[in-house]
Amino acid sequence: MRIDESKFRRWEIYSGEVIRAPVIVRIDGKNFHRVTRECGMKKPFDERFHRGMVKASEKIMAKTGLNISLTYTMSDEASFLFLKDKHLPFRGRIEKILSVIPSYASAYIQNYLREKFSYEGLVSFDARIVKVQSLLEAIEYFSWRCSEAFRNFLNSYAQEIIGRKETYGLKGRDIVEKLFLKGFNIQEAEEWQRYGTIIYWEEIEKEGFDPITKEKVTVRRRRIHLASFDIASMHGRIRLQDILSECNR
Ligand SMILES: Nc1nc2c(ncn2[C@@H]2O[C@H](COP(=O)(O)OP(=O)(O)OP(=O)(O)O)[C@@H](O)[C@H]2O)c(=O)[nH]1
Ligand SMILES: [Mg+2]
Repeated sequence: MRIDESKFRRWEIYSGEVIRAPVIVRIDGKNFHRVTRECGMKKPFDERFHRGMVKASEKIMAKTGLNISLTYTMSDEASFLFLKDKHLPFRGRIEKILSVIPSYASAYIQNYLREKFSYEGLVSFDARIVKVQSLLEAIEYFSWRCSEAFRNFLNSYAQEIIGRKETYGLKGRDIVEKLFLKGFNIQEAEEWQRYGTIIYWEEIEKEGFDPITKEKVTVRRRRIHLASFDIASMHGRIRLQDILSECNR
């Protein structure tokens, strides 16, 4: 019997769905409330976990051949920005992008949690596309995720220090004040806890030596850089815009 392969290909009805840049792909750990509890992570923030999410992002940016301009990570999520069409993998095929990126993250975090927390359960990440139309919208998006990180930071410390019931219905400013009265000054908390971490490429100039001409030469190299700051503030948006303009060159 002759097998009509093209028929089966036609059944793959979503394989032609593509996306154009600029685009953000956000991944989020599935059921990490349970995973972090079973790992016995520090509450509300465990530096080893955040470091793992940063390292996973770095690996995805530097070791997979994906051309990601910038990543932002907080809690159990990471957002990857593809600035230009030529950066998009798999010719922009959504099925591929949304399966390969969270697979890399799951593989890395799986190993990391096994090594650092002796965790033997299975982890997974979901993924979604966030379509932005411009650099400015990308900044708006990252500023929103950063304000979510800050809200989460305030609420989780409030629940730990003030108490779940006592925090209910309180505004951000009241929480800051109550925390201060209890001896916790939020300004003294680590910036990655308040704002998450941005991972991006930075171009540096290095002195080299040309063995043929035997002359000193300056070569441009890319390296990964990390930063934690309030993207939602005016200064933060400007700083992010500067970083993205460099990536966009
Ligand atoms: N102890 C601890 N828990 C953390 C840390 N970072 C994230 N988490 C946990 O991870 C959860 C992430 O939030 P969500 O993504 O909304 O919750 P989830 O359980 O992953 O649920 P789904 O994403 O819907 O599957 C938080 O609610 C915390 O319980 C950390 O540094 N320490
Ligand atoms: Mg989650």
